[in-house]
Amino acid sequence: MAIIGGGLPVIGYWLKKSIRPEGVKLWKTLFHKSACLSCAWGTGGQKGGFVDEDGQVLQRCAKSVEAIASELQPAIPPEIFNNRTISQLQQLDSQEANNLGKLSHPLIKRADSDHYEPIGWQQVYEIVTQAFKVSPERVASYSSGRSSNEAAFVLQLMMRALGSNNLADCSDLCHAASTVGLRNVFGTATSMVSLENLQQTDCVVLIGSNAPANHPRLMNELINIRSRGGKIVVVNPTREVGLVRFGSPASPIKSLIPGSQIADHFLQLHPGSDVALFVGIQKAMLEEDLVDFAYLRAHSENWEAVVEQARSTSWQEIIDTCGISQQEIVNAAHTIGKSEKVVFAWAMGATQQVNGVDNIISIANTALLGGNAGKVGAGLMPIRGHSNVQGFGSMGVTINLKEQIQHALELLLGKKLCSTKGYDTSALIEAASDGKVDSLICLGGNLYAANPNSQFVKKALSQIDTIIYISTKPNQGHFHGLAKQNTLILPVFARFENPHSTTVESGNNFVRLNSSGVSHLKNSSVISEVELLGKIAEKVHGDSPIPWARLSEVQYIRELIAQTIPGYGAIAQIEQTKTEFTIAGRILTEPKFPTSNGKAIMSPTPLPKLECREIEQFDLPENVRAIVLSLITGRSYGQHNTIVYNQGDHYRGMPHRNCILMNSLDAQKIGVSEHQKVTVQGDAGALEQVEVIYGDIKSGAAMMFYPEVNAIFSAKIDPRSGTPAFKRVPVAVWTYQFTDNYSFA
Ligand SMILES: Nc1nc2c(c(=O)[nH]1)N[C@H]1C(S)=C(S)[C@@H](COP(=O)(O)OP(=O)(O)OC[C@H]3O[C@@H](n4cnc5c(=O)[nH]c(N)nc54)[C@H](O)[C@@H]3O)O[C@H]1N2
Ligand SMILES: Nc1nc2c(c(=O)[nH]1)N[C@H]1C(S)=C(S)[C@@H](COP(=O)(O)OP(=O)(O)OC[C@H]3O[C@@H](n4cnc5c(=O)[nH]c(N)nc54)[C@H](O)[C@@H]3O)O[C@H]1N2
Ligand code: SF4
Ligand SMILES: [Mo]
Repeated sequence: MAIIGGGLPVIGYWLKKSIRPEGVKLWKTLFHKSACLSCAWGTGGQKGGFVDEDGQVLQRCAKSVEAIASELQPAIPPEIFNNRTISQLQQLDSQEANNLGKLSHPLIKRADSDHYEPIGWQQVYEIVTQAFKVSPERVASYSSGRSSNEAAFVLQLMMRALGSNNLADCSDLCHAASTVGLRNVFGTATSMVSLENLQQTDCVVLIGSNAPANHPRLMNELINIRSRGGKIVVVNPTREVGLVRFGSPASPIKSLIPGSQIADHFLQLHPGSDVALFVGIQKAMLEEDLVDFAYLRAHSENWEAVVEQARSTSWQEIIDTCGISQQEIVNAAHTIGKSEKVVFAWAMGATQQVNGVDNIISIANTALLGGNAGKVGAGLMPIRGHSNVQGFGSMGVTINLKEQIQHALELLLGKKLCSTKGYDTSALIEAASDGKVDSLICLGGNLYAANPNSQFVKKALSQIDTIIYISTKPNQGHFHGLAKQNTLILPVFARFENPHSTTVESGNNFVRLNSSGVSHLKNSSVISEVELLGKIAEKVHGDSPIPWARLSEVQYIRELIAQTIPGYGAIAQIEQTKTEFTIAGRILTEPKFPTSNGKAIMSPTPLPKLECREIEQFDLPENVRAIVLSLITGRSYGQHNTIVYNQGDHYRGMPHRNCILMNSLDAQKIGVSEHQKVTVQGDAGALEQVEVIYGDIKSGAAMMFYPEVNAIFSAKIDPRSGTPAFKRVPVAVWTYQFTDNYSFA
């Protein structure tokens, strides 16, 4: 049977987990009225564990089971931290660190100790309050989008009241380019497409997304769209199996075993070349008379410059840059141009590039040329990552605060907010390295492992006096990202365990209510994030100008959110009404955009110059056969970001994590056959004994998994979004040259 994405292995995973002794707890949690912990597609909430916002049932994938199972682990036995030194803990890989269990008591690692040891909450508050008593620009936060809106709001309010704008967030490493690009063009930074709207589209252009693994429920929508006669255009250097055929467990007879075809067009471009492809599609739309000029004139500005760029860019330049033939581009343009309603959706392949913002603008330009923004069934749809990463942005956890929120916060706090630009994630690490940060509070996440150049990050973090990690489970960052003086790990409840309700926002702007729950941990000193942050805020700020003590109460926080965050008015009553809602003003079904004059503001996007590093720049040993490739770093099927759940990636045929997916032609150029071992070298280090796996990936590109691969490179940063170019890392792949009589067995 041909390999398909999804399919029976997913069912196998469900069965394996459910028949374990903890299976009952797992099922109970799956039915708990709270949003899925895993990705931002979003499911669950008040409608029930398996139901999406449109009431469709069976909307829950194996990823959510994995995430819950991980949060239901027993508490870490105390002897782990008593007996193991820091250097022993540092030996743990991602999966081993996660599998230690759940954090159940606060821990501290002091400067003069080589152990984490238990510490009482009172002492924790003393240390934390002291840490916040430095000058505000020397305090920073980092956050990951798993926590609630309420916790996110308190975090930013506490920081801004202090006078710090240093609100780094995982979105800086993720969809920041979407936020900047969309805001430039449309004045809004999130998806303009609701789930309901997506269901009415005729065509989806899916760019740089491995949705079968990372947003599995989106695949059901794609299957449904195709079964109605709609078209799917995929743009990706890697022919991911699930983007070609996907077996959906939600449709056992029609789809699960045979698999459903997904892509009508598969545009397999060079990494980093999306702008060239989209300018090519624009050019073909012009040449084939598929541009809606009436729409452009009425609803956009500066369209002439975009049209002029597409006209004047030669086909040769386009084809040379993206590596796709003119005929394929024209065919895709036909499908896009002839479809009545088109949704453009994208993920990390588009954003994690040195020209990530241009990628988004070129996608937006293409949509506008066909009149596909501000219309039912059409529009721009960034596919967000973490389950509440978008909520963090909405709550103001960003260094680019919307003016409207800024004014509302100034009114609330009775003072002007600090106007110094804060540190985003990359800037935070640079600042730490320069000794400019004294105190760092991390609400979730794994700052150490999520960033490029692991050794540099480790050293940078070691310049900070106090680091406070607020987490549910241990990760490698807790063991490698150690502060100069005190490193604290503070245990908090996962979403379904909080003693109070919370809310989160999906990538499609739907706000879900998570009911309160009970933790399986007995005799622990775990607390809720809201309670913890509220207490810290109270100790740091006292009782003015707002009653900070009340920031441990979700109802009070929601009233403040309703008062200050646009479109969030309905949150004030959500506990009473249990009515989940779509944020006002986000879904655009009319071509009137939230810009100053209601029009979309277009701008030309220069084609990238995709030169690679020269082999001589790598400082390789003598007598090696080497090739320089553009490395795509991303996720395996069995991991969630920096946390590895399973070692292999069965869909890509990669049996373990120290593999490189390569085009066989590139492997042959250095005389290497499949399963042989190579060294992969970046500008900051090398990984050795890496097994070569052949895959259907564009020649010149290769793929490896993070976080391990973050050890070997320092990424270029997109100057406009601050995002590292994780998807086009120049590496030398090499092997020793053998004597002539050596045969490759
Ligand atoms: N199971 C699981 N689910 C997850 C996550 C997880 O780690 N595991 N993480 C969550 C988070 S935070 C995020 S952000 C999302 C990430 O979801 P994705 O963005 O789907 O994940 P990535 O693995 O980063 O890979 C993106 C795809 O981009 C393609 N690509 C690489 N370079 C280019 C390029 O230049 N152009 C184009 N067009 N494509 C390119 C790659 O081949 C790959 O298929 O998933 C979320 N969901
Ligand atoms: N090379 C490379 N690097 C990348 C990427 C890539 O594609 N390539 N992708 C980037 C992307 S898109 C992202 S989003 C980042 C992810 O970066 P992060 O968001 O920083 O990392 P995660 O691995 O998601 O963080 C996992 C940890 O969060 C904590 N956690 C989980 N749930 C909760 C909760 O409810 N509350 C609290 N307080 N803590 C919790 C747990 O302790 C867990 O160990 O990585 C980025 N790094
Ligand atoms: S697609 Fe995302 S939100 Fe939906 S069940 Fe899977 S992991 Fe959860
Ligand atoms: Mo992400």
